[in-house]
Amino acid sequence: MSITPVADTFTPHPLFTKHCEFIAGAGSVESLPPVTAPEIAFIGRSNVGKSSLVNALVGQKALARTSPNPGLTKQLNFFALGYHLVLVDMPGYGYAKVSKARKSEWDEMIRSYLLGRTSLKRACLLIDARRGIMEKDDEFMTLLDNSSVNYQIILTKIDALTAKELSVLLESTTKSIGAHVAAHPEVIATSSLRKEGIYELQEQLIPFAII
Ligand SMILES: Nc1nc2c(ncn2[C@@H]2O[C@H](COP(=O)(O)OP(=O)(O)O)[C@@H](O)[C@H]2O)c(=O)[nH]1
Ligand SMILES: [Mg+2]
Repeated sequence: MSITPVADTFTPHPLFTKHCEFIAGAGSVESLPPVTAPEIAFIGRSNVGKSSLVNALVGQKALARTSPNPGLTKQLNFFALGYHLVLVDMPGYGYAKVSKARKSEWDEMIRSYLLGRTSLKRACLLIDARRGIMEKDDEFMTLLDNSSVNYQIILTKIDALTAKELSVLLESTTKSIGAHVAAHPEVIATSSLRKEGIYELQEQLIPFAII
């Protein structure tokens, strides 16, 4: 696969050019930080590209730690764009190589954050474009539906697809979210690598920010 370099022409939404900083990491429900701004959560399978997307959104290469080894993010990491918006990089689900006990601890933390945090305005549920919606994703979507958590499907790594493959995937994904009541009807296709879809996602998130 040939890798196209990041476009020099990408112009972010002004809100996302503001200084973004790590404010807290929470390894348990008890250690969640106090609310300082509306929150947007990034969830999805391990290795789907959550940390890379957070970095691409705020234009910082190494704010959220990214890794080719799945399962590295073991806590909820909170990144603040001043008092405007907080981006929450969540631990991935569906990672097999940890103990059952540890896994259920994470699941519990993820669930209680998503279901109980009143400052959470939207969950961005990331789907690897090379795989599409998998069983574990669908289960998670149903959990969000049943708990009335407002979420939006974000395809990641679209640089790995041809234009034709992407249009087929967009169509099938849009169709399958029809059955999910809490899913935003619009699917956003992104590549953090090539900065594709990043401005579109920024635009989706702006209405939740305190300006
Ligand atoms: N080709 C491609 N690879 C990506 C993209 N975003 C992330 N990756 C790679 O996917 C792997 C996992 O990314 P990471 O952001 O750490 O995923 P996370 O576990 O969901 O936080 C890393 O090797 C990234 O370089 C993308 O847009 N395109
Ligand atoms: Mg990560």
